[in-house]
Amino acid sequence: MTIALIMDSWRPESWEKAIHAVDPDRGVNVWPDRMGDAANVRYALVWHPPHGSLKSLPALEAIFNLGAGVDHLLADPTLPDLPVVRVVLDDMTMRMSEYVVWQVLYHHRQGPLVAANQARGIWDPLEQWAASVVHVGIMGLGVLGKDAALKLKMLGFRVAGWSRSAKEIEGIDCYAGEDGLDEFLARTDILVALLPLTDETRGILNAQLFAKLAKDGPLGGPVVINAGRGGLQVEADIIKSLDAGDLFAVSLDVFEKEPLPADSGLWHHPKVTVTPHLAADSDPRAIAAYVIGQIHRYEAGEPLANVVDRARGY
Ligand code: NDP
Ligand code: OXD
Repeated sequence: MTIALIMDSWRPESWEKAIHAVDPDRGVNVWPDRMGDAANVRYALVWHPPHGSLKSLPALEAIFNLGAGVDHLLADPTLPDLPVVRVVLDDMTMRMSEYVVWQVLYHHRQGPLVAANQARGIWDPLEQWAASVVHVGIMGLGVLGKDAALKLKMLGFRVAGWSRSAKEIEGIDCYAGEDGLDEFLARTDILVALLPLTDETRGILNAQLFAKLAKDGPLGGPVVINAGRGGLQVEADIIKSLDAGDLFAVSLDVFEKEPLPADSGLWHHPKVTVTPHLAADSDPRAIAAYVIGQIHRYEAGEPLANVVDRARGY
């Protein structure tokens, strides 16, 4: 049962190799030049497939998104009504937690100021404070948010999380829904966004929300870290809030438009750290093994795991 690999900016070669390493006999057709007979394709492994490309596969049974976020895929109005499976993998979760811990510590230990002082030859030990006086708030307590929350907790930060449905996680103060949002924001010095992009979350990181973050923390003002999706943030509001002092600093891994356009004011803003969507860049071999493992179980009659709820959007 043949696989179709359909990806826009990623190079399919390493994926084809990774698939054959775990399933040497599997037929792999590669979009757009080596699609072979579409009637043989049962599974599509995709990353940002061009909208419309999946509807032309008549025997398709399941779609495997090669990342965790499915917003681009679900935005295809012609997406066939088939199970969409997303990546849930320790390799990815650990990389995302590394990224979040890196950025939280960077701001907690005043990395931007230390670097600017070094560049000017200034010896200034700056006032230091304990993690236990810094409140980190994580928007999204799913697979990635929960792991990052627990790792930050282990480092001594005061950690809260916000999700759609109510949760109980030991050591983490959990808030949920519209009703819990303002209280969650009011106690947050460093806000970390690990939400999926849906109709409900689009543009949620805006000036109105930034104004609700804690202003009396030790960092000098609220810090925002977004590693979820660029569509969560209103970039004009980020710049406005930084310049007005409503935000102290931001670290952004994702952007409204990627790659970030050369003329974006974010590139050279002194209070902005830009990382090029690398937070949880995972090993194709680990993802291919996960997907092929699912296909083998599915072919043995078992249900698919980590199937996206299309009505919810994630
Ligand atoms: P999950 O689906 O496991 O978790 C999503 C979380 O967001 C859940 O806690 C969910 O609440 C919460 N949520 C969704 N909608 C709302 C809402 N309207 N209000 C409040 N909370 C909401 O996803 P993951 O943790 O696996 O991934 C999160 C996102 O991270 C991905 O969708 C992707 O966009 C991004 N990502 C970015 C990467 C990068 O490299 N920058 C890499 C991988 C992922 P509930 O628990 O109640 O359902
Ligand atoms: C993902 C990503 O969603 O890498 O997996 O952004």
